[in-house]
Amino acid sequence: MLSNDCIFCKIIKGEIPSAKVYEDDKMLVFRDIEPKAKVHLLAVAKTHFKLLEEADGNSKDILSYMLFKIPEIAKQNGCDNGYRLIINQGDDAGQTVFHLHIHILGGENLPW
Ligand code: DGP
Repeated sequence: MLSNDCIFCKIIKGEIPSAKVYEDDKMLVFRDIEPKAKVHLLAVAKTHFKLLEEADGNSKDILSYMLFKIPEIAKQNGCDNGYRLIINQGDDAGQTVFHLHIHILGGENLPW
């Protein structure tokens, strides 16, 4: 289920443009509009939920699918020497878009 007032749901529906690098029936990966590394992608599930603790059976399956798909997508997009995955959860983490997403950062040596 997608939401009507979520930026990432609008991107999934094509109502807001994005630089897509991968898409299938379960997930979409596109370039972050404010990149924090040479390669900065966002992987989003094609179902709306805000936080890991809200994931139900279906979204848990999609999350697991995404984690196993990401290595291939990362390598195809310039992260062949490693990459970092980040999932911000809530205000203290600086989460600004409340549709669960996985940041994929790489393309260079990343400071910790
Ligand atoms: P987070 O802080 O984890 O909620 O990260 C949200 C990210 O989403 C942030 O790095 C900027 C990115 N972002 C926000 N709005 C848009 C948008 O409309 N398009 C794209 N491509 N990225 C966006």
